[in-house]
Amino acid sequence: MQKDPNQKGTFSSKKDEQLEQFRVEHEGAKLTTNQGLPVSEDEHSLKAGERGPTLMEDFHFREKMTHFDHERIPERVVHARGFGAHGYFQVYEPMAEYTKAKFLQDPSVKTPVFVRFSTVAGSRGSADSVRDVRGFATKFYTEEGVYDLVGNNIPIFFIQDAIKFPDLVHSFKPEPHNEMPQASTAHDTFWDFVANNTESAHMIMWNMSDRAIPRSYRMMEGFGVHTFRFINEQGKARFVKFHWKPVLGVHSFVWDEAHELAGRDPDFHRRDLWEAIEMGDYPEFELGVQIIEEEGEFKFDFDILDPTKIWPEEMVPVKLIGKMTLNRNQDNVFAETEQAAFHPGHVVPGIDFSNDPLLQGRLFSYTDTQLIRLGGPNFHQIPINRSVSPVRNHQRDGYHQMNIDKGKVSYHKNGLRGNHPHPVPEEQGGYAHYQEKVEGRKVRQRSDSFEDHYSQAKLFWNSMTDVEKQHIVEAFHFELGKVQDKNIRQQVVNVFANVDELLAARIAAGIGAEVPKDIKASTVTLSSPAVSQEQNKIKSAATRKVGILAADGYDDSTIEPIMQAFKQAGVHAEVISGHLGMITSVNGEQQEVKHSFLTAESVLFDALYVACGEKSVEQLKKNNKAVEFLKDAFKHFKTIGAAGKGAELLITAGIQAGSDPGIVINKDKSDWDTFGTSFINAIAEHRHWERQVQ
Ligand code: HDE
Repeated sequence: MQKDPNQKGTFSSKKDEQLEQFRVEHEGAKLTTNQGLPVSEDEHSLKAGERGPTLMEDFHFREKMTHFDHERIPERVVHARGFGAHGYFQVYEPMAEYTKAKFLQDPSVKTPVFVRFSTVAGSRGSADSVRDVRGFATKFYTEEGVYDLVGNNIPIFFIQDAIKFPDLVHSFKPEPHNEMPQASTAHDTFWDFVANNTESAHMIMWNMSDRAIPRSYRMMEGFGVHTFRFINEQGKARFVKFHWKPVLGVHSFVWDEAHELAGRDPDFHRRDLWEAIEMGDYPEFELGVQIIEEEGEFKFDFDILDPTKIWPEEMVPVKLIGKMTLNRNQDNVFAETEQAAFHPGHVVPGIDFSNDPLLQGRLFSYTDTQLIRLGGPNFHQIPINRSVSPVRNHQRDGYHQMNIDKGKVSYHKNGLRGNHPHPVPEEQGGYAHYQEKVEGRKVRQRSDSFEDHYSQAKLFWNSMTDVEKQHIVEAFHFELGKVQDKNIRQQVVNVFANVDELLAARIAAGIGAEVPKDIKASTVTLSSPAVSQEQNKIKSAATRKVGILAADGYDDSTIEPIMQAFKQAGVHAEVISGHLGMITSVNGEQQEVKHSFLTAESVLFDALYVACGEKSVEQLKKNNKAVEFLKDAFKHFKTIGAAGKGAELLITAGIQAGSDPGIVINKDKSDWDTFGTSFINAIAEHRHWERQVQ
């Protein structure tokens, strides 16, 4: 991870300048009404007598209350819970061979971006850590207009045709009769949908995998999902799929931890993103493209228009073409995250669509949803949505019109204003749709090439390590275990028997279902190691958080050197103790306590460390919460370190201080270099699966 502290706040873009016009400072300001009238009193409504009724005349009270009554707008139907950040994108080298998109040509140009990460199923106040797909929507403010790459952290989707989207969403949302469960697919209607719509099989495999419980928005991939087109200056088109690769690698929670976090810190992901940016650990994602020549369209045993299929990276390599850095937190979540309006149809010259029937339907849906959510057709004028290139056309009026369009002409063609604003020919930058030849009967049908629902589900299963397979099976057990209708459970096992016999047997064993007879499981033996998190793990401890357990009487010589080692590795450490304030070491030094055992939980940290000190360790041993901290970290396969007597706390927690994997002890309290290196290397492993009981 490259860090440049000088960068913070110094990237000032055209978008920043534009936003500056709308930022409102309140420091030193006088209180006014919305009409600018200074207000003399804001504690009491206007009454007829001290104990009398409130008067209608009180315009200040009515204005204040009316505005409050209208503070909320409808949340997004899907992806309601999200969080955004600003940053910039830079291309590595000119992409002219493939696309004429201007923001993909000049490596010295920093294109401003705003990214909104989200969950899909839960409502706006739901927990961050739930098992779900994550949205990864990026708005590029290019010189040619706004380009939105509205993707997810899983490269495929549940359905093949947009017409099924309302059905899918109705099935995974809380059940309508009792509005349960919140933000979870672990219920009857969703799995009934899966059992009856087998095109979802591949997506379900990803959804049951650790991809659906990312450790951080900073540590997940992003995918455009659909097949798009790149068009170059010569008009040559190629099929393209977009990828975001996080520089920190892809990492996940363990399922039990995700559950605990939903209660302990429902804001975990937004806090993690916010704090990382505040601390200068700017999240970075490389943009990758997979490219298939137009002539190669039918070269594969899957249809490249089918959004339930990946293009295995081993067949079509991902070319990394640039990097996005998120380096500024938003000023106001409502104004920016909540009012951001993304749309896969916001494109720039050089980027075009394919006939993927899911994408085609999305091109309609996103404007439509903004009309109701943002209250009219002028949502593009909201600061976060504004293009940095000028917007000039003959559209007028509508709710919340912010422009004062001058002159009497608002039509094309016109003679009164020399036909301005006028269309721009393609050669001069006007957008012209790719002239794909299309022919066919009007049919409500899907191509036969979309019929194979199981081969890539099997490919995914084949690509998983044993630990990843175990997690998938456990996720099926949990989700289907929550399904009340036993027939649905059985039907789902029957569906996955088409993928893999052993998978079906393992699912069935945990949910009281039968393995169906006459299994005709997919015979695919290929795997795609690129889809496995474990096989592509980036081992880095940078930006991770370690909790240091200590109490009064700690041995400072076992905290200072490890803090130094953490600092060098970009690891953040925070002291946790029985009370807030300061703790004092045996020698009278002091450490500030960041969290008490009441305000923090083990799940909030990537690793734990127990300092030495007779008195300190004795106190911690008597504190159940401190012992629970260690047990939880151990259960969640995290690294635990200790110095000297600190190791005794591990033994109290039932941890084999000498032999358990991921447990690093500095018994003699010496050679901090070696200890620091092994501790940090152990954190960089992320999890110690050797502890997993199969
Ligand atoms: Fe969306 N989707 N979607 N979606 N989607 C929305 O738009 C829709 C799909 C995605 O942070 C909505 O503004 C249809 C795939 C993200 O604001 C809505 C179909 C992918 C976000 C909508 C899909 C996505 C949305 C809800 C099937 C990954 C959040 C509010 C044809 C490539 C964007 C809104 C943000 C949001 C419709 C399928 C990604 C209703 C009809 C596939 C990241 O318009």
